[in-house]
Amino acid sequence: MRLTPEQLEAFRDQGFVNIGKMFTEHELETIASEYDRLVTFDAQTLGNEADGVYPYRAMLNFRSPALKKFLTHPEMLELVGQLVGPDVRFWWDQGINKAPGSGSLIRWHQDNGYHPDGCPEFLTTWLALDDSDLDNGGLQVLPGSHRKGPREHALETVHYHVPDVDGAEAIALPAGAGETLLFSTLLLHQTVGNKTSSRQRRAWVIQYGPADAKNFTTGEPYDDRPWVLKGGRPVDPPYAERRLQL
Ligand SMILES: O=C(O)CCC(=O)C(=O)O
Repeated sequence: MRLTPEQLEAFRDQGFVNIGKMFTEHELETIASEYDRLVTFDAQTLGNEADGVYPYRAMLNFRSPALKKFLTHPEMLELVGQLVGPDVRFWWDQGINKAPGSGSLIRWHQDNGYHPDGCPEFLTTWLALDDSDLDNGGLQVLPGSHRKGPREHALETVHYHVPDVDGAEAIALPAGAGETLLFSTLLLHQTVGNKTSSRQRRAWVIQYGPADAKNFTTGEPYDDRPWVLKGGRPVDPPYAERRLQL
């Protein structure tokens, strides 16, 4: 999917953009059905017991050939090429379903914060499988915060967060079912609890990074992440020089 000049400008200036529907209804049905098979209370949950837990699962693509295909979907690779460059590796994917009644927050953070050794900015795509808003656990963002660079994060249980965020300028970032949000991994964002009793909020997050990215502390390349674009051409099936150890 090719971003318009306005979408590109919004992404660079604000750090996020809603690009609407990238996948067909049939593709979205396939994604939702595989997602529902994998992202369940029985498989894994996050959040705290007091506020209510919610289903989470990392690397859905490892467990579903059908979902793996979407990592190199032509529409996806077109926009990844436009935003990340001609040489790109798939970085990470995860399913998060802020289930009805789960009040657990995912507090303010940058996705780069999950790499405490430091790494370059990369790209998060956030596919809403349901309408998402502040009632059912949707996103809040701090527009333009990506331009101020990486922030110090603290680790609490499994989540990194920035403890001293002034949220006064925060806005809601809603998405309709089937829409994809793009954001910089330096954008400060959080997701609130789900106050509803019946509206789940499923999201499939897929991330991509520049192929030559290196760990800022060790200098090691991220060559355990599979190539998806090389010289602007799709690498399908994706491959990595080393196996990723989860
Ligand atoms: O989908 C969510 O609830 C949280 C997403 C998020 O913060 C992330 O992927 O970094």
